[in-house]
Amino acid sequence: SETYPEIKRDGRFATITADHVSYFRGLLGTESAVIDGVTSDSAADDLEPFNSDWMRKYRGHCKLVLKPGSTDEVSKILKYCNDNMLAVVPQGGNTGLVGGSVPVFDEIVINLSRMNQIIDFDEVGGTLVAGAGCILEVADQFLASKGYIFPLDLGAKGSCQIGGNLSTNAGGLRLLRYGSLHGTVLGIEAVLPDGTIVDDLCKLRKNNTGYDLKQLFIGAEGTIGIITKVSIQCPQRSTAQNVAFFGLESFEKVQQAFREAKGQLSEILSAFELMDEGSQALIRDVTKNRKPLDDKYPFYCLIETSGSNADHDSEKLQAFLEDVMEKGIVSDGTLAQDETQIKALWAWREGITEALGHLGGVYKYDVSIPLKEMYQLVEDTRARVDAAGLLGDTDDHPVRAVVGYGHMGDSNLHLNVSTRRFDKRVEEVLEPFIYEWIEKRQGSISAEHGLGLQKKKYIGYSRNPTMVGLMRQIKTFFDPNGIMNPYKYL
Ligand code: FAD
Ligand code: 2HG
Ligand code: ZN
Repeated sequence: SETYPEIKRDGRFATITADHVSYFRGLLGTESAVIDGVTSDSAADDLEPFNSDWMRKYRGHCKLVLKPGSTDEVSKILKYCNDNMLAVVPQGGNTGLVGGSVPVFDEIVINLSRMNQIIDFDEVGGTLVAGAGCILEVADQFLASKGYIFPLDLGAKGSCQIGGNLSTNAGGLRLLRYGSLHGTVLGIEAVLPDGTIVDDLCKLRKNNTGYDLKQLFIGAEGTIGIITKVSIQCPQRSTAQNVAFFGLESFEKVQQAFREAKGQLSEILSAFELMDEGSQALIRDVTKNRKPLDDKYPFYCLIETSGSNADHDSEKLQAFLEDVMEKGIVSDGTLAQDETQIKALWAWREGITEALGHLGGVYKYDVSIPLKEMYQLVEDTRARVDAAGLLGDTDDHPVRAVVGYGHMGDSNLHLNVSTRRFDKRVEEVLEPFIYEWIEKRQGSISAEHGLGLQKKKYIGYSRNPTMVGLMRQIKTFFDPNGIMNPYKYL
């Protein structure tokens, strides 16, 4: 591949022929369910969005995209691919940030977007069953109409699918409150490469009958099977929501504010997000929007409370803000006065990824680090990039800024190195330096985005050889021919 000179195409995999295409056309029927560049030259533009990832950093060369409409069709597709040694890439909304959702060579893309039905909802228990291709925001809007909330929220909600969310074990903005998908997912239906349908679509909160196999699919990144349906426990939607945004002088003070927020806001605290000044400056440059606070601080936090009594909650948040300002922990702050301001503050936080994307290539590191040292990684990386002469305001420097933001409540930092263009010299200064830094602190090189292609070589920095060996055995057990999302982390 010209795109990845260091990766060799696995010669065991077949190349797609017109016969294969005609089998899939026969199976899926309609024109829109098969996008084919094998028998039709004019499909190149139609294939592009499935070959290129959200960041335009990773690029595949697939010639065939299949959009099954039912579990039975997924089963027949996978069985045929397995029997004919055709490699595949499961794809949801293609918003993943580690290059896992697009092919490396000519793997067939199996896109789940047609399997988007809300199948069942238990209004008393709060259990939602939906197709894996259901867009996260659509599921959440449905739940809102019933007084419930999806226990996951993230900036890509308008495009990502719940099957993709499970497959990356996405964390998002309210993990602090609702916990990980490993806890909220009650069941899944999945298809194995040999076409076997695994029906574990349990709707029970408690089910201790043997191994909990669904957990293997959560965070598997499409390497052992395709998730086709999801059953998930949804909490009651809070009737009162409040948001505060404040500025702080040091990371030490950010930690103090987090401690105070947990103590004073306890059961109503639903998000605690961190942003540094660098990330704020970039988002302002791109969006031209006014910053939430006029003065400049090294750090900003966004706090959200969700409860059932608006007056009580805003009183509590107001009292918290006054207290931390009196104690000199927080320098300045603002409270959203209405729904529009709440949305604007959240848009400011959720929009960072997109804003950075407009500036050029971004090297992203989604990491977990014990809180005390969390921001140190940004400072050490910035110093290293600067020392290498790569950081600067002018066009002859590839790196524009090294910034950090993320989910303070989960010790999850998003270190972003914003460049004018992707540049091998920058990558060499960053890697493996960042992974070694994380390993020394027993952190995780992948907090919530997964490993995909980006971190393929680096899994050993967060998992020991025994663990990686067990993962390989599990992969081989489920996918002996290795057709599921090859060339990625396993
Ligand atoms: P895709 O990108 O299509 O796929 C992701 C991986 O899952 C791939 O390996 C793919 O092969 C596999 N896959 C997809 N569907 C299936 C399936 N049905 N069965 C088996 N495998 C499948 N992530 C967070 O954790 N927290 C955030 O706050 C967050 N914010 C984001 C904000 C923005 C603006 C963007 C662009 C991304 C963000 N992400 C975040 C990244 C996140 O991983 C994805 O948005 C989301 O979880 C992926 O869903 P998707 O449907 O787009 O999956
Ligand atoms: C977020 O929290 C996402 O906004 C994306 O996980 C992080 O762009 C990133 O690095
Ligand atoms: Zn995140």
